[in-house]
Amino acid sequence: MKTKIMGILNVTPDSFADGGLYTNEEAAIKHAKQMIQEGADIIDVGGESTRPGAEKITEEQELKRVLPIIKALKDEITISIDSYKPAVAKACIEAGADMINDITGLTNPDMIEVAAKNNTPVIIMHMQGTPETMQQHPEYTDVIKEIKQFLQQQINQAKKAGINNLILDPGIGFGKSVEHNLTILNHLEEFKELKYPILIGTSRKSLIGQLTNAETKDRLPGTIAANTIAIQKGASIIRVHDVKEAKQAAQIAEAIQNG
Ligand code: 7PJ
Repeated sequence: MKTKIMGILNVTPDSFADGGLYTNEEAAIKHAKQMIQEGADIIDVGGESTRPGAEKITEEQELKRVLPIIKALKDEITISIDSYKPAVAKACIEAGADMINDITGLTNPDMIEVAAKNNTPVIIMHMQGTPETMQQHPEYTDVIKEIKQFLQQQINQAKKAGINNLILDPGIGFGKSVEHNLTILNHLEEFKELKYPILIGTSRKSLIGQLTNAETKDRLPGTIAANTIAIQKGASIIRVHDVKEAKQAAQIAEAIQNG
């Protein structure tokens, strides 16, 4: 199956990998258009950084950042809204967003209601803990089993509410040590048993930095390696900053799989 490329568009002044680059509306739209031209299938628009220690913002602030971008792009590409706030997701869907990217994995019943009412596809991501504390002591007895259990439970909740269009994401870096992340990626095919498409986000993450000592801006080669293996092991969507490079890697991975 053809891998989809999700281009990351952070409209935040403090995201760790590209923080501050695209706060200006015009620059954000320009960057999105470039990603579309490079072959992005989805643009993931986020207005609040979830990195540890990032400043929390109000729904109004978040909407002020993301709504103009969604309105400008809605006729050009599939848009996901990267927000765990039901009110933000609702307003973004009304403005033209096509999908909810929920890093809290539909644990908020209000988010289930928003998705159900609007018949909106949802990315269910797994996270252990909260963004503030998740990297302090990530702990699992069996990381694959526990994440699968969480995802299955959230699938059941979603289905009960009538939401069937789901994408699953084990949440690389969200309450996981390097070893946990590596176990997830090496055993990614096990998540296929849940029978939904799998999304993976490794782009420029600290996993890559810890294994290579590369600074955030120099993590593209490691990101490509991780994404290529994720595709080989069953990822259907990869969430990336560098669309052109990710697309080329995906084309080669798919060609080899079909070889
Ligand atoms: C992810 C995300 C991810 C999904 C972020 C970053 C941190 N959403 N939002 N999956 N990561 N679904 O981009 O490094 O891995 S924010």
